Amino acid sequence: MKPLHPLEQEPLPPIDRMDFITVRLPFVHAFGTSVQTWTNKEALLLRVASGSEVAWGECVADPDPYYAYETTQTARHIIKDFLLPVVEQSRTLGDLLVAFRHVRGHGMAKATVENALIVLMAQRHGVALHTLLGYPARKIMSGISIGLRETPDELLDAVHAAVQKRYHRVKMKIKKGKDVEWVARVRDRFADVRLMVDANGGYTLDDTDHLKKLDAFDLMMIEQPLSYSDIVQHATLQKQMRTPLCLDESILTVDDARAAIDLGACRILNIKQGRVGGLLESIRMAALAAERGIEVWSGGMDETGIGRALNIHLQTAPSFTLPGDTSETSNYFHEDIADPPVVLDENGFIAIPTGPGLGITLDPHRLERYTIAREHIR
Ligand code: OSB
Ligand code: MG
Repeated sequence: MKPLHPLEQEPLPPIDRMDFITVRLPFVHAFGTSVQTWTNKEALLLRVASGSEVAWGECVADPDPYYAYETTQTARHIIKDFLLPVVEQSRTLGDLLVAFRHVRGHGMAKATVENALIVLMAQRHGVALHTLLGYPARKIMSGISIGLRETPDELLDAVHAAVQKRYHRVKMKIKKGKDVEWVARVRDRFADVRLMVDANGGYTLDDTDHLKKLDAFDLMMIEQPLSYSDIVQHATLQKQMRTPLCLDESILTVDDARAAIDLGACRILNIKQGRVGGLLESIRMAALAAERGIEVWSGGMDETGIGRALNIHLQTAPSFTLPGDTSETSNYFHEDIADPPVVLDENGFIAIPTGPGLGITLDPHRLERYTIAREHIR
């Protein structure tokens, strides 16, 4: 049996009303990866009202199945038809999570519900989310994920801007044809930047000799070089490379993480709370990794201010020892639906928003402006 988090004994708060709200926010820059280029962020939001409190959960699924099999529409279906009925029958958060295990997969849908309820619990207690989770406030390290660019010069400009801002590490997306030479250009100009690459599964073991060239650039890690569903071949590749591999897409559960660690498929894990099914599963996965000498960081899904704040609170957990994909709001959006925006201090750190729950408020006008669909659930 997995160890319980003390929060699992807590009774679930009473819920008066739930709604889905879908928002679509244009990105400042198209976000290019080896699998898809996204020009805007479309997010399914779950709004939960309890007495005078309103809490929000952001589903990290995209409208398409190009990063993960879940989409905003599959999440809507799973939440409405399978997860919310269970909420009504569960007394504690622990009961709820046990019942959720009956639904196979769909971690992004589960995370949306679990996260909204935990944030609601924090608000009802009048405490910050990280406090409810049991972690003292600490400044969070920053990291930026730079999408594919048209030319190496454009990439160098983006890295330069990130270095000026004092990001603690820079991640660049790579794909076949935009890899070794592009990394060489960046390393040549920025000898000291903590640099990593993310391939989003764009290579196969046939590319091993090519990938091994990346060992020359003192990269912190190579994220998900091989297939989104593979663990074993990553172990084969890791044995032949000096640079640590980091898994993202392949790790959907704590069991996946254990398998990857046992097989030596990676030395680092990207924990995206949505992908792995919520805050508590993320905390369990981070603790398992720490026990096994594997470092973890919090991934991102280009979230709005809701999901971004949640990721910041999660990173107060002690096992999150590496800078994650948490960058400034202005890196993604001209304007966001939540206040305050995420900003870096002069040393590149991010402060935890203060106040109950996530410590953010939604601006009703901006929320209205970017809403493309609404559904009253009950
Ligand atoms: O692979 O980590 C990824 C964004 C969308 C889908 C997949 C990924 C990403 C990012 C951006 O790299 C992370 C962020 O800045 O939120
Ligand atoms: Mg990734």
